[in-house]
Amino acid sequence: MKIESAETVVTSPGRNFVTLRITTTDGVTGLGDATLNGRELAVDSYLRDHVAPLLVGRDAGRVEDTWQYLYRGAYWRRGPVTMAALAAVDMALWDIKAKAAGMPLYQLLGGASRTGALAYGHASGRDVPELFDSVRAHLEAGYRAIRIQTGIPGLDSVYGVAASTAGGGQRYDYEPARPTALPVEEAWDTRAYLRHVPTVFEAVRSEFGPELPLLHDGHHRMTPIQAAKLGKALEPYDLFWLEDATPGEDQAALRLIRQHTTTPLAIGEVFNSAHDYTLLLQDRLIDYVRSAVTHTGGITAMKKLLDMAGHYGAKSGIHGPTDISPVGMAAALHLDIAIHNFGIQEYMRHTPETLEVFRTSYTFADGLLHPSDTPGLGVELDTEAAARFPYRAAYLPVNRLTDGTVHDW
Ligand code: EZ4
Ligand code: CO
Repeated sequence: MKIESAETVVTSPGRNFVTLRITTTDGVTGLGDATLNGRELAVDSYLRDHVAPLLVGRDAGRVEDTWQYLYRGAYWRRGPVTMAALAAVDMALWDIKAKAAGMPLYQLLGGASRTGALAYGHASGRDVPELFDSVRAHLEAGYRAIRIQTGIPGLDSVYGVAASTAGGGQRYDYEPARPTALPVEEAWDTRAYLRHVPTVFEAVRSEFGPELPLLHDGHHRMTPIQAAKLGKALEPYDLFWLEDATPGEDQAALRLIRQHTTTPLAIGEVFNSAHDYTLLLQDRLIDYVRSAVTHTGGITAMKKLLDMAGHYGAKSGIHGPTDISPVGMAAALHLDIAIHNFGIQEYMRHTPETLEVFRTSYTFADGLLHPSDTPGLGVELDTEAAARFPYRAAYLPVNRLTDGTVHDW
């Protein structure tokens, strides 16, 4: 079975997605997610101009060999654009292999290690009462683990906080990428954040009790000593994890945080290679690996990374925001079901428009996700629907401190 064509589909059903579709000479199609939020067309070009011409005529069954050929053969390794493109090829080839085998992908990854993957959703509120409504809406929708983000007194708009609780506060109506000519600029004050967050967790624990797993995303904004302080302050509230406490490229920062707190640490959504984790895992500085399948070279690379994490006692927490397409989400779910050291899966529902373009078969019940037993990844792309939603340039926000200094967003 040879690769006959490899095409990209760029569509924007409310937000942008880049999808690779590979078709074989036997007429089997495979899909891969190549969405890099705010930089979508760079990956689209990388795939169309530099990868698709190399794929045509190759044996579609040689997944590992194709991965190595594109990774080593480019000479220029790693980086978010390259690794998202590679991820899309890898997902599409696994989709084809599993469809040809007549099996759901997780069977080819070793079969099921569990009946479902624990998911967490994003509750948020501009203030605590609004946050409580959002937590309740998530519980009613079946979530059994919840991320908590709130507004900060004195700041206008804060990462992760939906502008309204429309839709019962359950749907993730906070969409950070905006279709403006220039990125939106937000104001940030870490000291105000550090004063406020422990009071929010105190309120949530008194309202909802000790059992509910609670998560929080620091979104790269603290210095190591600030993160250490927050980790300590949050210990009484028993977090499932504190995510991205510091910017990811400063790996030694995690050692300082670790020396001061037993709050579990998660990092990696902006990483794109297993090599980004070597120090963090070997020195046991983190508890959860946050890479997205879409941004870290696909299923082949993620399986190796997560196996390495397991060796050092760390678990998976695969990135699953709405800028990961349903194809990337399905790829994550097959890994979640198959690997031994599964931790948790981030899951926000996609919009109805997105689900018109991507026909999914995965299910969510009693707090658990399942990829379904449809052969392959279990997602189909409706190209006619996709064509109704043309690409619109959109940017992630830029953060500035209150004195105007550019800060991590
Ligand atoms: O800001 O995916 O944990 N989730 C996150 C996300 C990221 C977006 C960036 O595109 O941090 O909301
Ligand atoms: Co995050």
